[in-house]
Amino acid sequence: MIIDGYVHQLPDQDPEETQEWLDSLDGVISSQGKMRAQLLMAKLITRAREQNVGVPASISTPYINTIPPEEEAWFPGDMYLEKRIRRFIRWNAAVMVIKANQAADGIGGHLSTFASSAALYEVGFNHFFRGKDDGLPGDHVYIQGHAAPGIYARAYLEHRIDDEDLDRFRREIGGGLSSYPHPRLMPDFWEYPTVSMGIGPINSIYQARYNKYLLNRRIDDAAESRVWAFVGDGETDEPETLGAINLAAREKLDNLTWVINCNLQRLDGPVRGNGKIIQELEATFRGAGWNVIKVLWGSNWDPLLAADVDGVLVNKMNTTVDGEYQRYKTESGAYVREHFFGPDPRLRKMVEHMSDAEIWHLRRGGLDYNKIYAAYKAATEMKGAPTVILAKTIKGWTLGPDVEGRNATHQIKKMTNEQLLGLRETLHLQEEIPESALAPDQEPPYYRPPQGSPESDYLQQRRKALDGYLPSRVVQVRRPLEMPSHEPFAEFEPGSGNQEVSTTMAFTRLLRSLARDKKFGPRVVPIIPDEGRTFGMDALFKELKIYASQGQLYEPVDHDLLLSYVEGKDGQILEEGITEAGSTASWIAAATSYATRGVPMVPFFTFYSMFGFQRVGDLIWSAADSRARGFLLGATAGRTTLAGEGLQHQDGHSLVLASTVPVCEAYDPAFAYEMATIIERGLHRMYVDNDDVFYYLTLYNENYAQPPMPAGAADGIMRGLYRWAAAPEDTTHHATILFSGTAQQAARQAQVDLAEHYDVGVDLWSATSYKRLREEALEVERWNRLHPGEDDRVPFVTEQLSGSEGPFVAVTDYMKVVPDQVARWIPGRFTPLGTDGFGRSDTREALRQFFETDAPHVVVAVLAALADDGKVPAAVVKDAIDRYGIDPEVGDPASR
Ligand SMILES: Cc1ncc(C[n+]2csc(CCOP(=O)(O)OP(=O)(O)O)c2C)c(N)n1
Ligand SMILES: [Mg+2]
Repeated sequence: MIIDGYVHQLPDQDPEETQEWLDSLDGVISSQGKMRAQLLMAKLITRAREQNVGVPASISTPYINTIPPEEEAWFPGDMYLEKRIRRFIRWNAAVMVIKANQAADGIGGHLSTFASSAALYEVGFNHFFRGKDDGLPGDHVYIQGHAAPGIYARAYLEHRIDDEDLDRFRREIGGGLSSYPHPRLMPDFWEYPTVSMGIGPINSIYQARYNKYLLNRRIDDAAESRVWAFVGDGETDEPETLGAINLAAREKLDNLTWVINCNLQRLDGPVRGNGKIIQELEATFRGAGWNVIKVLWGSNWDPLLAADVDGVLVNKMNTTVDGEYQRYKTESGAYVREHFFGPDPRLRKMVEHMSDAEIWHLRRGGLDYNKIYAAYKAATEMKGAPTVILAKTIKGWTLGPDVEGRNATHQIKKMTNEQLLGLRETLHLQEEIPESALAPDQEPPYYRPPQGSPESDYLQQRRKALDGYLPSRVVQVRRPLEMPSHEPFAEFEPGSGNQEVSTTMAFTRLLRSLARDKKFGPRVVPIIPDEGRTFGMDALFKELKIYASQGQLYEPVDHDLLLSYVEGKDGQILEEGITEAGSTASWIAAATSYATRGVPMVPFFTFYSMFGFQRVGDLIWSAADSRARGFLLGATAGRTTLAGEGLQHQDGHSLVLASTVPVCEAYDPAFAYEMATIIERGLHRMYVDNDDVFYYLTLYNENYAQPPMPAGAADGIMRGLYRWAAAPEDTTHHATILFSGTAQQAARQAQVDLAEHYDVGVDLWSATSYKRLREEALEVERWNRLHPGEDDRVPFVTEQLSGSEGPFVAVTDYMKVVPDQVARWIPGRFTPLGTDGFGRSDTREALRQFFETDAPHVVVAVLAALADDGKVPAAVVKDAIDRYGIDPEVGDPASR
């Protein structure tokens, strides 16, 4: 029980009067019952609100529609034609899944998600969703991934795709229709990947917020675009789905509408068999400050509710759990009469005049066209808050008794010819689909109304009136991006002299210079999740300001300081607070802006590298699917560089995780000029060459003198490897060391020591991207395999290193598997040194000793490899181990 103890602490000027009020309430309860008391309380609260009396918001309302019938907006369309169109779409959606399943054993698809939500989409397509034909971006519509068959079925009716396309549903090799919304696979069609549950919802919130950001910064007038997100009720269990709803309310995102398809089921069974998902969601969203519209009951319930003077029907609706609601829809009208209305004589009487069939056809709100229209209309007229429509539907609706509402319905992909005959009847398609076409040995046919037919004309007119087809991904730049000059990048070429700086500091400096560029600057979107100070970015707060849609309503505590915390309505920095998921969603909105809004923006999301890929890997994956362009920066990188934080903080594997994302260009720069080169060239590749890739760069917080850029290094930096320093001359032995990131220091020191003590001359190479090297080598390897008899090509890494003498030792502040990515293309003996195992908190020196990546271990690794090659005696290795006091029993990165 929730205790409202605060009530007893409120000052009471007239306790006697208070008691009278309470007594009256008690009287009503005892004489007229609780339902009456509820009504009176609700009326009192409403009146109090009307009189501007501050009463706490109630977070739940009875289990009835939010919009009363008399306030429903008038439906402006042609109900009959829209129903016909919907039926054709339903039919084709089912047939394409069934055929996909028949033609390619088990490739299937989903029947029941769209069957439950067809009306929800169709009201949108016919009356609300705006396309892009007027040259503006239109609405952003996030479609439930498993509803994809219905979206294709509509596109088919619109003549955007044909029979052969439907037949190639889920045959993605060779360009068939993608199983789910994948911009990567269908770049002219899908805009938003949604199928990984929770990703679409959170992205939709940040898209709506980003639209307001563009508007408030006067970069793009996004006021005309509405964001729609279709969400599954089961999907709301994902933390990403609900995790950002407070932000949507706080930011007053009235440009955002969510439609939660409450079919009460998820994959295995009911979402809340013992409770009510809709009531639970209502409380959650209302509590967060959303406008909630429940669409529970269809129009044919209206007369029953009107007749419910004593509240007994509402009470029954309130007390019936979802498990029962689901069951009713798998039974019959007689069963519903008996079990829903039956137990209470007053309810039984209420439906006395109705046949079992009529009871059976009492419709749910989310399947009722009028009710849905009214809800959408109200949502689009709402000011000052986002709206969620909780639409109660039936999973698998119209697909017949074996599918509708069954626990297994989500995964049913087959229908017998008999079931199809049933569907044809339910959808009244006897004229369109001849019975003979559904004989057991036949493939079921699609149906498309001929061009010029009333249905076809109507459908086309509606889309024309709403500015064209949807979904549709168009890359057409409306506000071109002017690239920055070379100047801000060139600043890093001479190095930092004696000044010791980190690559993070250098990056922050570059970011500031880029943001200062008159033309390019405003397009820079710095994103940080409450780590600005950690990365030295607090320096930017005052200059660029932190975006705050309401401006800054207070004088900040540090207002008199140089680096004060300045917020502004036109602030440029997205300081997202502690949400890597939200920050990534913001980043995706900005990184796809070149396509979704025709306004290329350049987001730089700087995060604690440990809490990037491993925390929000799935969002980053969806960014790749979305064709995002921008920069991810893993700051406080490295398992030994961050120093005093420990196991949960010290990142030695984000580069491994980054290597799993095909279009992520992952770099581990050692020096400021490398970082600047990667960003300059990366910008060019993404925004001039229009390549749909994004960049991940590690940034370290260790200060050292930044060396000058060697002439001609840029190409090698981008390709992943270049010779950084040649070996000292006149040594007896030779070897090569590859370094990346902060491990450059160990490599350089080892070079000195090896020459001084062991007569070994070492070539030093900077390996900026093992991922890039590997991908190129794999390409070459494949080419050679498939071109027998032709001269073999040589991978870049092999070709480069063949000019350098082995053995080869690589040292990194990441796991050994990072350099190991190219092991088989190294022309000689190869030893990777890296930081496997859990991180530890200690000094950098102690950590590098422990993980065996410091200069002594690099020296030993080189000597051991030379010994293995028979070039130096084993005693030399022993000598080095002794010289540096290495205890083989201490350390070992494999330790857990
Ligand atoms: C992150 C994630 N986990 C699991 C799945 C597998 N999955 C696909 S659909 C589904 C059930 C969806 O239920 P609901 O959200 O209620 O949608 P409905 O089909 O009922 O409309 C599940 C578990 C997924 N797609 N994404
Ligand atoms: Mg569901």
